[in-house]
Amino acid sequence: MQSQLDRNGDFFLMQHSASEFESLVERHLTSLSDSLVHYLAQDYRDDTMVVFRDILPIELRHAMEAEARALLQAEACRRELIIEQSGGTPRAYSSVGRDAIRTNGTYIPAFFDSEAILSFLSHIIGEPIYRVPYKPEEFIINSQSRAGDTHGWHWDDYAFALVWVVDEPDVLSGGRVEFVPRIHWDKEDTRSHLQRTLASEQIRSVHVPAGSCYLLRAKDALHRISPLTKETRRTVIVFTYATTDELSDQTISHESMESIYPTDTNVASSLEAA
Ligand SMILES: O=C(O)CCC(=O)C(=O)O
Ligand SMILES: [Fe+2]
Repeated sequence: MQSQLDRNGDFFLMQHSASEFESLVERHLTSLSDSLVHYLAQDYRDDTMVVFRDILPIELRHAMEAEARALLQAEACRRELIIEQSGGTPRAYSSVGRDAIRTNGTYIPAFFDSEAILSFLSHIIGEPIYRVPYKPEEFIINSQSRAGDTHGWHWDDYAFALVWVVDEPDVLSGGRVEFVPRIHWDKEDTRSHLQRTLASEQIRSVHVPAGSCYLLRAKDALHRISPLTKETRRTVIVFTYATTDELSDQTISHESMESIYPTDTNVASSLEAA
């Protein structure tokens, strides 16, 4: 048995081993009806986005969410910056990076490592997907809580994001997932491309409830979390997955990640060493 952090940042024993986690998830996912799976795949095809309400058995859901909250309380760093690579859009939230989660967490890494979840997602998407081949993006916890907190407009570096909502914001107070599907990132002139897209395209806006998650083709969708309009909390765990081609694509760069998470991407230590 491994230890993990509880809500107060103290350690306690995890309730499930990684293999128990895997067999519970596998049993749960195979019990979903064919018609539900069919509708989920259809939603994904329509919008390159789908919300899942039932991807984990309830006890694993609660354990993973408790782990996210405990890690946030013990390890969170506040991030407030403008990301030039995304066209000068803001990030304002607290977060826990991948290394702290891998070291102190068990359920979040088990979710990311799960073959059953990978194969379920591949089935929904209609093509094989893989764990992201860049460790800092494997999983991250982000939490918006102050009025104005936002994860501004951007595209992701890798194809797929699966975002688990641990705390949902008050529905009248922002924190909505907003996106324009099937729009590519023009890295040569990101800001004008962003302005043109937002001026001309219809923006989807979704309130994703706690305990559910959404899958988005986030490399090919302009997306953001709209600013909170008052104090309320929205906490998510972001998991990243890649396509077959991305596994060996040496042209993928990680400037936004390096700006937001300098410690986890080792930029801080290489800057210090320089
Ligand atoms: O918080 C969310 O739902 C989205 C996060 C996101 O887009 C990202 O981490 O790239
Ligand atoms: Fe994103």
